[in-house]
Amino acid sequence: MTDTLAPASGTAQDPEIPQERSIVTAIPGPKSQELHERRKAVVPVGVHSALPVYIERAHGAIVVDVDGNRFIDLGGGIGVTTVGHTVDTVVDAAREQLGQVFHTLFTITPYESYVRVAEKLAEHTPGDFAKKTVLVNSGAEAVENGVKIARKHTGRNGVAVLDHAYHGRTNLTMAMNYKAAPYATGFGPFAGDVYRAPNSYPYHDGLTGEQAAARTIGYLEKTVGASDLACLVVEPVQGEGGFIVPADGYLPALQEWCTANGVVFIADEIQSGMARTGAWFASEHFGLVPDLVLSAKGIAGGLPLAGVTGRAEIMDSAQPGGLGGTFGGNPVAAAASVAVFEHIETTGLLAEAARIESTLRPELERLRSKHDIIGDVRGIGAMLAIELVQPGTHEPNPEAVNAISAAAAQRGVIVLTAGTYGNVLRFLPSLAISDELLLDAVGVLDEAFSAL
Ligand code: PLZ
Repeated sequence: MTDTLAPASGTAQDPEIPQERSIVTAIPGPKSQELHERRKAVVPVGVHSALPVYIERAHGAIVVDVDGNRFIDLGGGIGVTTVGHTVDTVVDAAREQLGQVFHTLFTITPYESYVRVAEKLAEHTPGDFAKKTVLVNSGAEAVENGVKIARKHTGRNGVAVLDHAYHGRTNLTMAMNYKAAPYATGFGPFAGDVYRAPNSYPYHDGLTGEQAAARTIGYLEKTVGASDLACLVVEPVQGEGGFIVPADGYLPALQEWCTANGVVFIADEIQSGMARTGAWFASEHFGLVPDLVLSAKGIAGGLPLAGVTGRAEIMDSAQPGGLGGTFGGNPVAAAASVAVFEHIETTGLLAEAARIESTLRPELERLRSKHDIIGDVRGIGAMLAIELVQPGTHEPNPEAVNAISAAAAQRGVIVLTAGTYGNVLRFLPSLAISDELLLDAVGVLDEAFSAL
């Protein structure tokens, strides 16, 4: 892995960043505090920053702030920098493209990199059939387009989603999220024809996959009826909801029901896809072959890009001119994305996700046996989480989550929160992170738990 950690092209803008944590000021440091004051004057409070340290540069699994503090990044920009920060080949691909052409608009005059990303997605998403891809700018926009396409294909309106789901911040996706606050509070009216069904949440419902699927399907049949549903949108591993891994057999049963009833089965792989779980897409772990796969986040290493990939006959149901957008599939983002795919293909990064799980999961289990507020350890690959509870119960403990993430930040570890009740700590580091850094970060967490 050392190659991927070398500074990009050795230019003055890319000095070597040691892959170790180092805190040299109070957190946030003086320069961050100064920037934060400026920001408060010009950026609305609706745009919140979980940790107001201002980042200047990053490489591999380390981010460096304006005060020179180096943090172990266990969040990867919420699962975006999956291949690592500033990977040489990705930086080079984007730089080269910048020197050629920034923008033409694919729906006016196209270019090759868009086609190459579509080819890569056709190759790496589950299913051995003809697939097509539309590229857009963000995860929410991918969800919106997936729904548009499913509606056009089926001639139906209904959109089914699951409890604890998160799909974005646009009007339709706000209506698809489980959690109202903070995403939707006061922002209505919301899109209609969205139906939310119970999910599978083994730690809380204790149901088998079969039982949970019967509950979901029964609910949808009763409250909508399959014949009015265009699609069911599921995150194979729910992200913002708290890295919820459904019980065995749950998702295949949902897919089977969708297929039998002409409902388009859409996998929102925006957080779980692109090698995060040790498979190209988490659907593979469950034997799913979705009709449509949504990708974003890690697809271009940090540049804004997202896609809807699916069965050619479904994707082609949208009329010419029906899909698009000014920046969708931007040449620089697309060039970076091709480099991300090639990096994953050639450096064995899928195995790195499995390595991260084999290092981190036993450590998290060890913490659970030591600290009784850790109720559950779960996840797949480099998408792991712990759920914090009131000791001896399954009641949420968001205060502990906030205290631990704040204490970790003070010691140079960035760890993200999640969960409908804000009581989950999630770990989604870059796949380039070393075992040493993981163990160092766990040591910091362990001390934070002990200090509670
Ligand atoms: N679907 C499964 O995880 C984005 C949200 C960050 P966008 N999750 C991080 C925040 O607070 O805004 C996400 C996701 C899943 C869709 C989305 C939406 O992706 O690129 O943020 O629009």
